[in-house]
Amino acid sequence: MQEFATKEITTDVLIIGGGMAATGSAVEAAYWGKQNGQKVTVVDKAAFDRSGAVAMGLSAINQYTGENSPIDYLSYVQQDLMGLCRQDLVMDIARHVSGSVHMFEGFGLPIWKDAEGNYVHEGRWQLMINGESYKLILAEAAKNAIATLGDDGEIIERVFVTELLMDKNDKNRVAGAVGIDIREPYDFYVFKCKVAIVACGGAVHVFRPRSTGEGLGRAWYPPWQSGSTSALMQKAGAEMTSQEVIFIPARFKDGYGPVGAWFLLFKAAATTASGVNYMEEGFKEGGELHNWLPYGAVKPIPTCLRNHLMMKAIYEKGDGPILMQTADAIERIASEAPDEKAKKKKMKELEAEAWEDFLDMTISQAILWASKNVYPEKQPSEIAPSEPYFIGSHSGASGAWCSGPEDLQNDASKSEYFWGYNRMSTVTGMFSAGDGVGLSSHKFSSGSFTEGRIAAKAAIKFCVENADMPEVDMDKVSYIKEKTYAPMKLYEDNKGYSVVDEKKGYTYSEEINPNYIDPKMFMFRIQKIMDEYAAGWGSQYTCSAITLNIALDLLKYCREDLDKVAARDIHELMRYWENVHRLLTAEAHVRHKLFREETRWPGYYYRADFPKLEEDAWGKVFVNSKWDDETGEWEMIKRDNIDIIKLGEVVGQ
Ligand code: SFD
Ligand code: AMP
Repeated sequence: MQEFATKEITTDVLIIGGGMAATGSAVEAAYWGKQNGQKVTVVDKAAFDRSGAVAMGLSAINQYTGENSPIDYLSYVQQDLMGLCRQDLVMDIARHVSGSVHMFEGFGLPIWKDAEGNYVHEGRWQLMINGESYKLILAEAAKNAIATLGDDGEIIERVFVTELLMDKNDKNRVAGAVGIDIREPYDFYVFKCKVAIVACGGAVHVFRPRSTGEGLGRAWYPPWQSGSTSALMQKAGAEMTSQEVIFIPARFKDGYGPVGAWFLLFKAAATTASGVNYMEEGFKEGGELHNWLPYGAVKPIPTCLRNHLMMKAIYEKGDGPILMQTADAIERIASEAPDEKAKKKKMKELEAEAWEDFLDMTISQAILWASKNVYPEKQPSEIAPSEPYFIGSHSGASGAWCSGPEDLQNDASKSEYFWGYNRMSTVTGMFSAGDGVGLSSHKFSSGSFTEGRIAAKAAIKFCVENADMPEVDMDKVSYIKEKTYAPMKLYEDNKGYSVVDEKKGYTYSEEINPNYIDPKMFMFRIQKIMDEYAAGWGSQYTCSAITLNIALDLLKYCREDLDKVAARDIHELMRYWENVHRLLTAEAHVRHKLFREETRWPGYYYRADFPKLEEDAWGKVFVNSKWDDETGEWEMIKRDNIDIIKLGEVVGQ
């Protein structure tokens, strides 16, 4: 088998990931690192310029507080998540996020302005942008910042981090990471660091996607986010939180085009196939939302409840598909023009905006519209609830249980929510941000960048106050290296295919061999289990203790079969490791779903055996978990949802 050289990098701060959170971390770490003589290294599995969820660009910045107070934002977030969020974390981002957005504008991001020069809002918190090059612009800013460090700053691309290294003398302190180089010369990387900021985004393709065949791989969130953040941290022994709170985005069917601009900017209505405005119906006196009080009575209707109303219409009433009434919305806005000529001009403008919304962030939806001859100004378009995603930065809440800022705690929360360094996990020296931090939802791109900045500032403080380098056990690293490439060895030892010569193998296809399975097949296994037993779209988002226990049994067999997965080349080796990360993310998710005996987020998932909100038992608790990598044991933990801040009443979208 091919030999892989080992390359060692020693740094103070290791930023793992190169997305929104990581660019924020890089900018801030470079600033404070320069003042304090700290080295900063960024490692990204992809090309920094276009990596992460924002690769295709975005058409809006979804978190901008502007003239609203941070408490307004917190109130909105808490009610959207059916009462569950860490108030200190959400407030912390809300008070800093507008500053980050102003930085983006300074970096060159075009934000829409009206005739008076004010930002054009999509909704109360969202700003419209020309965001095709959003990620490129932030990557450039991060590169410039890292460059100011000279030899003390480095960005390494195309290296996939497979696992973290712990201190030889302290099992609960991070000491580094290892990763595989997926470009020549294919080195095995060993990073040694004082702190790691783990910011590898959320998890996609843990559940079976709706897309199949030639569309397979298309998802709303990027398929190259494979649960690395949660798996790396959980494996390192970190306490994780809210792994049950996935996000089901309602999206334009098949292309996964986002709906925000249609609902908020164009104020379009979504209806059932027979034309019922199911959201209005649900909100009315005696409507379905009254079964979910107090959250069913608020506006905007929480994201999961909007889904719930849609799912009821499709699955219970058979009144699907759901239609976004794009033509009505465009006609309504254009009709406000003073005369026919102005109306025609306005129509053209709106049509262009409708296409640009997708061309800026979900090009595949524009391609699908074009290929299906869809004219948004003439006809409605189907929207549908998609498969579940793990994304702590949007309307989900999964991620690491992290320390919050000291100044926002009260007497009750200080001992529970603060342990020295903002956004540090329960593992010493291991920080996170963006999709990786649990219970600080609705941060989106701008809030993830902001949280990256917050984490990096605290990480540099940690380095200054803890100057000693942890020790990496190089014997253990040798063992890890062998294990890392084992799937390639398995392939080399068993490769060959011939129907006539048995020595050369057993079948005519490289993919089918009794001695191994390939990583893609292994991923399908996980997806099928999750879809059918853990409340994916194929089971109409419904599970019970019985189905979840079946899922756990089947996932256990997947774990047993991990050493039967083979990799034909370095790219498949990365696919193997992506699935190792997906598997741990899946296991954690099922355990969390099993532990919380209620249905708190209808529209995300239903516990058929506990079909209601159980406010007394579960309304004020978070579900956390820890995994012991050596024994494979899980510990489930309840943590209090402590009120720190008095919330305001939220009105308006
Ligand atoms: O409306 C490893 N998002 C939106 N946010 C907005 O502000 N406005 C919008 O309009 C948004 N919309 C939207 C959004 C996302 C997508 C895909 C679409 C539309 C189609 C959400 C934001 O993008 C999201 O909140 C942030 O990007 C989250 O930031 P972060 O940093 O947590 O994740 P990332 O940016 O994906 O970066 C992850 C990085 O990790 C790397 N990576 N590196 C090394 N080793 C490993 N093992 C790794 N695994 C992953 C990746 O390469 C990447 O660099 S709307 O629809 O919601
Ligand atoms: P999306 O395109 O669904 O990711 O949404 C973009 C932003 O708009 C997010 O902040 C959503 O929470 C918000 N949003 C989307 N649809 C609605 C709606 N119907 N009512 C209120 N807010 C919404």
